[in-house]
Amino acid sequence: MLYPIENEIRQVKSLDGIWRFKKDNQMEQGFEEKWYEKPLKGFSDMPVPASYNDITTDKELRDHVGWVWYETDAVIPRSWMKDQRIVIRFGSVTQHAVVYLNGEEIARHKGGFLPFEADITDKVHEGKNRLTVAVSNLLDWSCIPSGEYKFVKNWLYPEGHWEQEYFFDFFNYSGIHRPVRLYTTPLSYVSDVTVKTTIEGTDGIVSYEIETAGASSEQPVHVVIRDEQGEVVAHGEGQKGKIIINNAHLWGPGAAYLYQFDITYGENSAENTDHYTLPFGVRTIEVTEKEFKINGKRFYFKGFGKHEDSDIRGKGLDQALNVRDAELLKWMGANSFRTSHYPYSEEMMQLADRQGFVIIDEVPAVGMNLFIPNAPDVFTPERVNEKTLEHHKTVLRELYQRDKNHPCVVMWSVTNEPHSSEESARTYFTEVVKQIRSLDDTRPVTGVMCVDVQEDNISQLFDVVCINRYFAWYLHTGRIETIYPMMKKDLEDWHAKYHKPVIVTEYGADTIAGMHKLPEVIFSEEYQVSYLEENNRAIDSCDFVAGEHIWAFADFMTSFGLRRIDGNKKGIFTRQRQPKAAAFAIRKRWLEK
Ligand code: GCB
Repeated sequence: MLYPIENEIRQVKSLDGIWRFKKDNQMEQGFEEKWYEKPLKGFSDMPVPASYNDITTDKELRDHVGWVWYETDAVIPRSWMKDQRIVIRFGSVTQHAVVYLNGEEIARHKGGFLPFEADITDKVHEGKNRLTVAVSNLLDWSCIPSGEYKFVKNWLYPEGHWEQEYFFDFFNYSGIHRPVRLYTTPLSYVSDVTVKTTIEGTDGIVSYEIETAGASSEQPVHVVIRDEQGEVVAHGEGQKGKIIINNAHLWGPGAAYLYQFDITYGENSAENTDHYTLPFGVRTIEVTEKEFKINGKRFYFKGFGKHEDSDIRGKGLDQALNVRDAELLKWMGANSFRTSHYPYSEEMMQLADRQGFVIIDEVPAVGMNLFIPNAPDVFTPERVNEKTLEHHKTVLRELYQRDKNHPCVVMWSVTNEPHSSEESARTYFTEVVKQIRSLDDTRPVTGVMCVDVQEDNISQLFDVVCINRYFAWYLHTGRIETIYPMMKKDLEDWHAKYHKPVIVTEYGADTIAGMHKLPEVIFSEEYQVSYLEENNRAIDSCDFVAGEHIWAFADFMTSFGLRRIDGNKKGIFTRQRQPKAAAFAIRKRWLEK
C-alpha cells in the first residue's frame, strides 16, 4: 500500500483535527440504533490523531471496553469531482474500525497498527460528506495482540460491566491513532511499487516491479532514479526491470542516503498520466553464524525496544515526539530500535530512513503467553488457533505491503515472547514464518523469545536468535552478582543450540527517576546503572552477540496492577523524554563501542 503523496497530479487533504465523539455504553447500541445514519447526537470533542483514553477527566472513558464513535465532515472540492479517483486512507485505527460515508459502510478493518483505505470516488459529492467511524478496543484470541473480554456481574457493580484482559505489558490505548487523509489519483494509476536492491562492485542493482490499475492498462511506464541532489542517475522503461546505478551511494546505519524512484505512468502531457515518487536506499543484508551484516560489514545493534506512548495523546502520532526520540537516539549513540510490539507509524519509518536508523519491524503478536505458574497451553483450539493464524498472516502481509521499500527495515520480527515451549507453537510459527518468507526474500526473520533455552521449540525457524532477559529483576531480584554468570551461560547456550547470531532484545530494570540509593537497591537510578553494566559485561564476552537493545527507551503506560506504578519504569528516559542516570552511562559505552 503506497503512502499518499502530493505532486502536480495527486492531491492530499488532511482530515485531522477535532472530531465529534461519543462512547457507546451498551456495547452494540450504536450499531443497533444505526448512529451512522444521522449526525451524532450528544457528542463531545475529540482530537484526531490521538488515543481517546487520557484526553478527558472521565475514568469511565479511560477504562472503556467496547465501541466508541467518531464523526467529522469530509469536504470534497468541486475540482476533485471530474476524472479523478478519490481515496480515503486511515494510518491506523486501534483495534477495529467500521467506516461509514454518508451513512453507507465503506470500509472495515481489524488490527490496530496498519493503514487501510477505500476508494470513495462513486460515494462522495462535492462539499460536505458525513464520515462516521466506529472504533473498538476489544481483543479476543482471534486478534493480535490477543486478549479475552467478558461481561462481569458482581454485587458491587449492580448493572454489570465489560472487562478486557490482556497478557501484554502496555496500555491498550484506543482511538484513531494516525492521520486520516483523502487523496486523489488519476483514473489510471500506479497502485504499487516494489524496489529491491543488491550491490555489485561499486554499482547498485535496483530490481523493481510496478503495479498499475484503473481505466486504461495500455499506458507506458517510465522510471527515472534521482540522487539526493535531484540529478537523474539512471532510468528504466516498463513495469518491471533492473536498473543499474553506477557508483551507487549506499544507505547505511548512521549514513542514510536516499534515492528517489520516480515513476510516470502514461505520456507526460496526457490527461490520464500518473506520477509517483518513492524514496529508497541501496543496501544489502546478510546473516552468518555469528554476525549480522549490512552492506557486507558487521553491524552491531545498539539501541532499544520502544513504544509509541506519551502523556495525554497515548499512542496518537506526534511528530514532535518522534523527532525528539530520534534526537535522543542519536545523542545516545544508538543506531537501531525494535518496533516493540507493533508496527510504528509510517512517519516514524520515514524518519528512520532519512536519519539512518536500523529497524527490527515487529507485528503485534504479543500476549501469546499467559505468564502464570502452571499455565494451560496457549496454542490450542480455545486460544491461539486457526483464526489467529489467519489474522497473523494477514497482518504480516499488510506490514510487508506497507514497509517493504524502507531501507531502515532490516529484519522482520513475527512475535514477542510467545509460549514457545509448546509443541503446537512450532506448527503455528512454521506457517507464520513461511508466510513472511514467501513475501520477502531479502530480509532475515526473527521472533523474540523469553522461555528457557532448553524449552524453546521454535527459534530454529529464524535467522537470528532474539532473547529477552531479566536476571536480577524478575529472577533473583536485586542480586546484581547473579547477572554476569547467568547471562553469559544463557547466551552461550542459545548460540550452542542454534548456531546463529544472538541479539539481546530486552534487558532492563524499573527505575524511578530521582530515586537514589547507595549501595544500590532495585528501583534506584544506581541499580539501573549497575544492572545494565553487569549485563553488558556478559554480552561483551560473547563474540556471537550481534546486538543489545535495552528495555526500554522511555517509561510507558501499562494496564494497572501492583507491579506497575504509573506504568512501566524501565525507561532510560522518563515518559517526558528526560534522561535517568543510566542514559549517561550507556551513552558513554555506545559512543565508544
Ligand atoms: C518483557 C516484554 C515487555 C515488558 C517487559 C517488562 O519481556 O516483552 O513488553 O514490558 O518484559 O518490563 O516486564
